[in-house]
Parts: sequence; structure tokens; C-alpha cells
Amino acid sequence: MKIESAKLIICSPDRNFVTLKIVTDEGIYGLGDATLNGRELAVASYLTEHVLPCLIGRDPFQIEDIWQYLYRGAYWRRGPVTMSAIAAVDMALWDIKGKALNTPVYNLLGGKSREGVLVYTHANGSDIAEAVDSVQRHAAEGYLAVRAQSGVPGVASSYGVPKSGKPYEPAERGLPSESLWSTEKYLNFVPKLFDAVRKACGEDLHLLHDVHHRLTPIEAARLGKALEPYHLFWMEDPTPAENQEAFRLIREHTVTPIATGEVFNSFWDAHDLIRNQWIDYLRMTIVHGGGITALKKAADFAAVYQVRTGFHGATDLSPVTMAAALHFGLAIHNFGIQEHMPHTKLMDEVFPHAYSFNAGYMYPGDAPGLGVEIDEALAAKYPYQRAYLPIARKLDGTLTDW
Ligand code: CS2
Ligand code: MG
Repeated sequence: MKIESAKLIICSPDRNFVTLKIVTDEGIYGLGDATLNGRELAVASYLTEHVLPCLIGRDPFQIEDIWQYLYRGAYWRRGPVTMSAIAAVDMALWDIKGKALNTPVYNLLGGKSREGVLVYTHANGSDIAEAVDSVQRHAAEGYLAVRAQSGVPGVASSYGVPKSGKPYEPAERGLPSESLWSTEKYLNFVPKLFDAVRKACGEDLHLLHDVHHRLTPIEAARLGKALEPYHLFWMEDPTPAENQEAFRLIREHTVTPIATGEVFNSFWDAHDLIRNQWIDYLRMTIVHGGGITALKKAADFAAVYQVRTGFHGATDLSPVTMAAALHFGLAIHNFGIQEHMPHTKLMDEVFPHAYSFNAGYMYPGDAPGLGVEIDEALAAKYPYQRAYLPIARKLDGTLTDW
């Protein structure tokens, strides 16, 4: 079998997606997600101009060699654009292999290690009452784990809280919006949120919270300590992780579990965090981390230090990545939890898939390969529109992490 052609399908059904389709000379094709929220066309260009010409004629079964060829052969290392491009190729090749061998990808990763993939979803509200109601609604839908985010009194707009009644979608068409942020108000507020959620929802529901890179290490330590009475499943992205050593300080002050890594694109971004057990869950995911091949290596290293996976799964990761993450999460031993921010009805129509949700768990299905398709005719009706993630500034105007 040889790779005969490869193309990108760039579309925007409610939000932008970049999808790679690799077709073999035997008619079998594979799909890969290449979506990098706010920088989509950078990855599209990297693939079209520099990667796809090198794939034609290669054996699609040589997944490891092609990964190494694209990683080492570029000479320049790492970065979200490069690794998202490599990830798209990698996902498509695993999809092809599963289809050619007539087996779901999880069987190529060691087979089932569990029956279903535990997932968590997003609950949010403009204030505590709305946020508690949202958590209760998602728990009633069957979720066993729910992330809670809320507006912060005195702060005009907070991460994770939609401006309208629609599901939260951070990317905005047109130029980046700017919002103001107050860490002080946030730190005084969040414990009250979780006190109210625990009182309303009881002790058994897994609760998660995304700090979204906004605190200094000592502020994150303070928050972790303040949240201990509410025994969160995790506190996510407590501080920017370029300085992995910063997590040592947080760890010394709190037993609230820590998750980070959704902005990572290489195992090296997490090397010290894992080997020092400064985190409990690795959020690095398949589309931005270099694909299934790369994440298998990272997850196996993490397993040695009892660090589990907690892959990113927001709507800006396409259903192709969700499918790949579910196969991965079903198979590996040190799986922790999978984020499930459900895509919209239109997105699901553009990307028909075999995966499903039931009673707090998701199942990749047993279709050969990844079990996800793309309706190219429908996708063509929704052309790409430039969009950006928001920018955040502190109350004094200092630019800060969104
Ligand atoms: C968030 C994401 O889901 C999460 O944990 O951090 O919504 C993130 O803000 C977006 O994926 C950025 O594109
Ligand atoms: Mg996050």
C-alpha cells in the first residue's frame, strides 16, 4: 500500500477546523485533525507547503518512521504549529492502519484496558447560583465529573463563561477582544464557588476547575490550599508552565491535585513536571502534542511516575481528535479522565462519528480505524473565517494570560 494523495479540508461549521485526508492507492483513507485555535492557517501552510509533498509514495504502515522523518527531518524542533501538523499526519496513518487491518485503533494500542472512558464536561454561570445550577444540570445528564467556572464579581468577563446563552466557544471572529482581569477578586471568590457547589451537589461528584494559567506560583498554592476542603479532582493550569520548577512551590503547599499541559506540544514541556511528580494529570493532547505516536511515548513515561492522562478536549479540538483520544484513553493503563466539551449539532453533522456518551463515560465504538468521517460537501458550505482567542489585561492595563 502507498500514499497516493493528501489534502486539507478547511471549514468553519460554528468554528474553524483544519482536517487532513490522506488517501492510499488501495482506496483506504485516513483523517487527521490539524486545528490550532487562532492560528489555523499556519498549520495548513506548514502541511501543504512542507509536509504533504514528502508523503506521496510512502508506505502508510510505517507510522513510526514517518513520524521521525517529519520530526527530525525538519531540523527545527517542536512548537505548536509543527507538532499539530505532525499530529494530523500521525492520526491519519493510525486511521488508515486500523481500516486496513479492519480493527479499531484501540486494538492497535494494546486493546481495551477498561470498558469506557471517564469524561468530564463544562459547567459555568455568570454567578455562583447559575454555576451551581449548571453543575447540577450536567450531573443530571449523567456526568460523574464536572468542571465548574463562574463569573467573578467585579470582573467584567471571566475565562470559561460564555457571553451569551450558547455553549462556551472562546474563539471570536474578527480581531481579538480584550477583557479585564483581577486575580485578587478571583482568589477571594473561587472558594465560595466550590463551597456552594459541594453543598448543592454532595461529596461524590468529581469537581474540576481551570485556573487557565492566571496565577503566580504562590497565588496558586494559596488557591490549592483554600480548595482542599472541597477535594477537587484537579486544579488545572494553576500557573504558566514554561517554568516547570514553579510547580514545586505549589506542590509544597497543597494536596489539591494538579493538571497541566494542554498548551504543551512536546514531551520535554512536561519532563520535569512528570519525573518530579509535580503534577498528577498530563493534559497534553493528540492534536497539539504530535499525534498518537508521540502521546504514547509521553503517557508511558508518565506511567512510571504514576502521572495519569487528562487530555484536553475542548470544542476547538475536532471530532477527529476526540475519536483518537477515546481510542487512546480506552487502551492505555494510566488513563485518568478525558475532557468532553460536546461539539455543536452542526459540527457533529460535518464529522459523523462512531463515538458515544452514556452515563458519564464515552466509548470510541468498534468501527475500523478512528471511526470518524468528514462530510466534505457539507463542510464546503462553511468556509474558514479568521478568528482569535481573547486577550486579557489586568485592571491596570498590564497584559496577562487569558
Ligand atoms: C480550556 C480550553 O478546555 C479547557 O481546559 O483551557 O477551552 C482552552 O481555553 C481552549 O481550548 C483554547 O483554544
Ligand atoms: Mg484548560
